[in-house]
Amino acid sequence: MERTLVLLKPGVLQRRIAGEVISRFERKGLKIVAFKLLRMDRSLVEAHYAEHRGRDFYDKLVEYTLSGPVAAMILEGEDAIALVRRLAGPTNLLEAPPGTIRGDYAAQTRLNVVHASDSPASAEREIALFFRPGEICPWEDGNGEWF
Ligand code: 3AN
Repeated sequence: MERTLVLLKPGVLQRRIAGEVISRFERKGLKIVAFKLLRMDRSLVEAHYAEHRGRDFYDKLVEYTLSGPVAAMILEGEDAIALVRRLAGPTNLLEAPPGTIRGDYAAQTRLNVVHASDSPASAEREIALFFRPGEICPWEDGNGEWF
């Protein structure tokens, strides 16, 4: 079982599409085991995007990430890291096919709706940036009964 960090970027709440985006992960069978809304501060944004420092899009990416609330969540499931990346779709807007989150909702590559960890090492690092161990709530599926 794997865990991955997903961020719904600023703009998702403004567009009132958080539920639609989260639904895609739930319908695929992924479990939400941690969730919070937050305004990221500059040091958290810089730590999160450290690998992109110096790239031409970096400053605008930081400003955008600071521009509004972000929903952070940990999703759990088999091959969760690769699965969430597939549901999100490619980074480049023109390559993101319809049916993926970015293919369906992104209008610019820089504002591409979701962040999703790209490897087990990134997932571990990013989960620790956003959540303390006590904020993670693992749960078991029931026996099929509804409650
Ligand atoms: P991903 O989010 O698909 O892992 P990264 O990690 O390469 O992609 O890039 C992080 C973020 O930086 C992207 N989600 C996007 O917002 C922005 N970004 C990446 N490449 C570009 C680009 N060529 N032009 C503008 N923004 C970009």
